Amino acid sequence: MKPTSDYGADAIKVLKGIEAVRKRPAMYIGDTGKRGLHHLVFELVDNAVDEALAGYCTTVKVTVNKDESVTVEDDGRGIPVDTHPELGVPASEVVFTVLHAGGKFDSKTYRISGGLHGVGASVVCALSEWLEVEIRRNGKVYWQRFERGEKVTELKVIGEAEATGTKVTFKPDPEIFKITTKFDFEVLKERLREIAFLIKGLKIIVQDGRTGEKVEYHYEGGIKEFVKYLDEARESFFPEPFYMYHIDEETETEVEIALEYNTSFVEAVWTYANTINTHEGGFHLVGFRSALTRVLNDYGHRTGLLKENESLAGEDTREGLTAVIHVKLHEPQFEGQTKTKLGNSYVKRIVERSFYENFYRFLEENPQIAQKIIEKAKIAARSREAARRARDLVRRKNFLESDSLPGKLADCSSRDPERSELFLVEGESAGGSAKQGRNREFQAILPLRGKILNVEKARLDKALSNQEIRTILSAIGAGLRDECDPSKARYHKIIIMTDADVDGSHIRTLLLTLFYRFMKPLIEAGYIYIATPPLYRVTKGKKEWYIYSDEELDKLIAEIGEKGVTIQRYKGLGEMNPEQLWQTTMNPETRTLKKVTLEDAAEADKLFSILMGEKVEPRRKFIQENARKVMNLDI
Ligand code: 28G
Repeated sequence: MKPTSDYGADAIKVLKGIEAVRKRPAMYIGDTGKRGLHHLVFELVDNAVDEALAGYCTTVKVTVNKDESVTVEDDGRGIPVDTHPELGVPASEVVFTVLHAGGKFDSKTYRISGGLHGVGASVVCALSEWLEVEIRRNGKVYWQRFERGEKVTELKVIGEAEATGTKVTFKPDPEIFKITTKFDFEVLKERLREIAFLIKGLKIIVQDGRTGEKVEYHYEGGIKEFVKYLDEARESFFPEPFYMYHIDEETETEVEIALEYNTSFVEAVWTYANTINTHEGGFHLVGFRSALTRVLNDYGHRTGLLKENESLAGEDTREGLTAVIHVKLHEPQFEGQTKTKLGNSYVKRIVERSFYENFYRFLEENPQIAQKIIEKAKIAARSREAARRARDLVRRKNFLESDSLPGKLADCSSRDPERSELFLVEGESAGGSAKQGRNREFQAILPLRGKILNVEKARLDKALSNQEIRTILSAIGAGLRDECDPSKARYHKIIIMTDADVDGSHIRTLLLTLFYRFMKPLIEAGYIYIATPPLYRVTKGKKEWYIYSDEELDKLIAEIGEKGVTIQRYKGLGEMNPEQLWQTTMNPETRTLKKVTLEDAAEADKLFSILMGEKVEPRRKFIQENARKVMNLDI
């Protein structure tokens, strides 16, 4: 028999655990900014999702309350409340107070371990000013309250209930989340919609008590509907996406794949493991790619669509492909720089085999679609040749010319990429002011003439024959697509500086599309920025103010009055003299830069396809519904 536990010692351990979390919160939730704040919600949602994956929960409700607390509620079994044999307190209390409690659930379910996920409810509890849990189980309603991780009441019965489930309300602690404790409803909605797509049939209700907004995500078609959603702005040539499900009996690994081809040239393959977006790919992606290349070559040769001496390379088979791959497995290993690369190597074989078989059958059953896919891939193979020639040209140019840099570039003298900044400036005249105003020691200027090519609609070979794009590529020097390597970038700050008008915003979007499609690693490395030039210059007597938004202007006028005030509205960067441009927009001491991030890559992908793609209707609809979002495009 086990010796009875020393409750006193256990209590000390619990306090030590809470103290550790509160002392180094970033170790448990990544950071204590906006991201970490939202992570608290997702941590609880993950627990509800585990309960759904175990087959006991159908609905999850997430509500942001007026006081910026959040309620997460599920209709699962309810956290067990029976006394923990060693700790002598209810199991639910253990879940909220003991670090890493829960850990592994019943072996039938998938608990996300490693990385940032699965640290559990105790971390949320420790980082909350207060947290209250309500459990429906055994015909009763139980309730308990915690403050900053410590219980302030015992678990008590407060009523009766037939239904079962768990409801948690928590208020993030402002002592921990010093930057912000305000929830961004868009961030919550995006991730919760993604989860709803990934878990077929799960209903997720999201409510904003501050505005009254309420949305419900519920997809009986799961990732098949996800693919349709991602391709809303693209012209698919599948009447319905291909879909497959496979379970490997031996390892209990589940594979789900949905895909379709569209008329664009963009590859949009999104991979997930246990609902986590594996940005960096991993063995599921490797298995999928290898099977896709093989299946199209085999089918093409078998049917004569490909000649014997003709073969498709992997990248040829992925132009215009939109796919979602979701694997569920026990003990996933997350590797890579951002811990988003699936490292379980056995998954490759399982995905490869099952996808090959299922997709081969699909091609045989849909010969007309199969023919279109092969034709498209053949064109891609031909243009790959053309692109290779164009790329060689860019490379050779870099190699031959002694300093290899485009003539329009006013480079900086520093050769240290970490210190160096490149300003991509709209227009020759603003480019001129920027050249005069800059600190030439570490700031380089590349003026851009007019609009750059929309790479969303153009194939690689065409993009590479575009002078403006070649100039940008060779100035940065990091390479493109699969070869893009941030460690080769000549600048670690690449700053887009455009006018604050419609044209400027269009050019900015074109540049972001270029970076997103051709140099995504630079965005991921955090090298892409957007300058914020002022909208107004206000003067009163000898005093002057630079103003960056209309709200700011209203505020200032309210403060200083209207009398004797002159307001100059800047229509473009060109209206500022070099000194003003330096002071307001370029001087590291006084400027504001917005870093471009990829919080939600699938969402960004869809956004670019809507804004820059072929179909007009989705764009019109989107701009009408999201006028503000277009302006803040993922920044
Ligand atoms: C509302 C906020 C987020 C949850 C459950 C259900 C169970 C559970 C949660 O168990 C781990 C396993 C058994 C002790 C499991 C209920 C088995 C049987 C559960 C949630 C440790 C905790 N009955 N629902 N945890 N137990 N929902 N939603 O957190 O041994 S957490």
